[in-house]
Amino acid sequence: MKQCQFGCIESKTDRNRVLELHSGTQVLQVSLCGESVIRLRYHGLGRFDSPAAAATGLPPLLVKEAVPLPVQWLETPTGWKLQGNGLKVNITIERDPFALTVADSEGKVLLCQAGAGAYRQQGSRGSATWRWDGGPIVGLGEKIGSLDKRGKRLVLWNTDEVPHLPNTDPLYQSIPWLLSRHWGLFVHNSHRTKWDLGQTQPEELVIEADGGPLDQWIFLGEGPQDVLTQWLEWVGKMFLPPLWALGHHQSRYSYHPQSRVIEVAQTLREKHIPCDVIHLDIDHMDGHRDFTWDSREFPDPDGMNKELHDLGYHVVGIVDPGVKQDETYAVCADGLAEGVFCSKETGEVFVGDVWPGPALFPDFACLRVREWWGEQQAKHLAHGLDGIWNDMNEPSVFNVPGKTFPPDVRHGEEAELTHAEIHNRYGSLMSQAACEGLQKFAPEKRPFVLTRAGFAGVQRHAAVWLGDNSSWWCHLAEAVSMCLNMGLSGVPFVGTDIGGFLEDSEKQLLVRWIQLGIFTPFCRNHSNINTRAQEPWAFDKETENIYRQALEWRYRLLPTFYTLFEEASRTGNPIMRALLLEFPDDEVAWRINDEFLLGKDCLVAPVLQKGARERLVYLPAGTWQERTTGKIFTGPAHVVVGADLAQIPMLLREGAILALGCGGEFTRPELLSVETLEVYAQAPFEQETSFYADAGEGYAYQAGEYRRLIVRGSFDGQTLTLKAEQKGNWAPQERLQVEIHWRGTVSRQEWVLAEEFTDLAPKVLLSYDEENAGPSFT
Ligand code: MIG
Repeated sequence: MKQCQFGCIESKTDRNRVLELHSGTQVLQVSLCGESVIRLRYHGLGRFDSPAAAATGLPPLLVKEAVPLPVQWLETPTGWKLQGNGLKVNITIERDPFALTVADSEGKVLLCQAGAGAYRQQGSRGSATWRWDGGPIVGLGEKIGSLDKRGKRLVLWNTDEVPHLPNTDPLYQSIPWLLSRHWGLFVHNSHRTKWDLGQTQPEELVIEADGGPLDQWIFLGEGPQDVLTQWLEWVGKMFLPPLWALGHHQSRYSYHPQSRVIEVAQTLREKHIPCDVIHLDIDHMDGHRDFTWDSREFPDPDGMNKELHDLGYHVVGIVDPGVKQDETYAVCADGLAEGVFCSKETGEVFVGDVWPGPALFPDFACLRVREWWGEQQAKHLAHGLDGIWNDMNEPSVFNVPGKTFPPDVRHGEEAELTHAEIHNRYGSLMSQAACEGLQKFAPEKRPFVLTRAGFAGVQRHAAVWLGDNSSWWCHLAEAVSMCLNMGLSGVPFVGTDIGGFLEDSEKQLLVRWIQLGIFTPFCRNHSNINTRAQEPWAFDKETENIYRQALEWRYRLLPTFYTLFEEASRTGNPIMRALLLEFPDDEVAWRINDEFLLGKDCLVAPVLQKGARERLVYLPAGTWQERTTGKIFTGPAHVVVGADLAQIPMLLREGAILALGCGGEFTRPELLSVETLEVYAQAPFEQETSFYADAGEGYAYQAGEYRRLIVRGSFDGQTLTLKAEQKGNWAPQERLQVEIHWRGTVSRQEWVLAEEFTDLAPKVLLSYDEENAGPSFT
């Protein structure tokens, strides 16, 4: 096959604010879509009219329309250079041989490409080669291994693969996004892509797509947080979930019959183990038929769900994309009549083998089909289900090469789309259909959808769990870096199967997993059929007690968690945050895969090794206080902290303010009231932070029914001043306990806020007297 390279630029046009460079049949379009957003579209055959772009029913991946900025390209003796007022980028292009350099406003080169190999086209396959500043690179969604992906070669192609071994790649989620210190690179292309991140050539990044134009978006910024937020303006952010979704979820493949479901729910309550959600896996269905109930095992789903609701639970049911091929089954018959299923090139409906046996797969690339699927969700709502769990949507197919649809499956109203192009988006599109169905048929509620497969922007419609891990210690460790990497790829609402899915869990592993799990935004215990039970009480009293204690802590932390969820919905900033986001100048922080921050000042170092009773912790710059012992450490440093079985090492930076509520066995809006503010004053600080609360359900918050408690704190080493202010109309915070954590001592005071709010006067709360080595109230 002939290979074209982008040798020298033979001609150039400057049209509609887009600079278009030609080399033979190849075209590169360069434009600016924001003052620090560069778009580079390459196609070796000069075609940008991809079927996906033209398909009417396929939702655009981007939530904003790309409108190129008016910029001036200046001729230089050897090429062109970008000039523009207020731009935060510098771009220079050389004509012969072709070269392109992206630099920041100060001229520091961040990415460049040079020579004939910068762009190649071979058949339908295009590739781009970049040199980068050499710094660490994270991203690409669900990937096993360290956060820093340099030196790896990874593939994006959603795949159902078990077990997950250190070299397993790809997995269920594909997100074509790389994030570095000052730049991010998004490739808007849903075909299978390969990413050589300096594996073949240490300084080279080679991105190859099986089809379609290489539509590259480069975002430049101050730091990774800013870069991530800019990208999410384009692919969209997570929405604020219902409060109950932040609670603890209990699941198993499968709880059945319905009496067993009730028994699990009651046991949790009897044992006072906080829990909000029960999941129903595939055995609740009639022969694995979606949206049905097994009449023998679940004779009264409405009654069961009502009983669960009365106990304070919400119920989530699994839905797979494969609709059983059975014309006596209404969903199948109706789907066939409506023509909603994917077909092959020949026009015949595609049949794949999954749980129900031969099955048909809705074509979620069509608007009409998403709406039809949305209507099916109403059946679940009518029986009292509250949320939908989408599995097998890579899409996964049994007993076929490639474990997915064959390449001749078509999508789209006119069958104009190939599976190759839709494959990576199938899971996200399915979740979108479910989410929009829930929104339509329960408009007063916030939707909850959980998905296994997804693509860039999946967070707009669903939370994600990372699929079938195993009850192995190494997978507990993987859970940290994988969740962090999902956050860095735009998906904050993420978690893993607590205790491990495949294989038998063991008590110490379960304890350490829930101690991590209470900090993962999605917190669900789930395990496979035929494995040892791993409910919190499945081992012994000690395990059960520690498990309960960990969850009590999450439920007390709900005001803090909910605030972080709300922040994530506005900025995309992860809830469970990689250290590198808060300490981007700290090289070591980029290498930390086994610790994270809850928000910005609260460092969590979960125990990830069997038998460990202490942990080595890296602390970035700052003065850190260990929460339980009050011990002070000064970073940057590696320190060892104690970690008895019941202990989760947590260290708070000076100025950290944690908001704790009263806790409870299941979420209610009252759990968002701040009962205690823990203020960490081991060193001088200036801090402004806020705590967000609302009804935890519905949309009244969008009309002002929320409360944001803003706390400003400063400590000069002597005097600590706290001021509070609040915004919004929802249940004002009237009083709370303030706990000042000094060096190893804690002082408490009640703070009646109501008065403070009338005058907003600063309140001198406590002063610290070095001589008496203790605080006194003024
Ligand atoms: O092929 O529904 O990842 O969570 O329990 C297994 C049964 C199908 C895979 C999911 C898992 C779920 C299981 N499913």
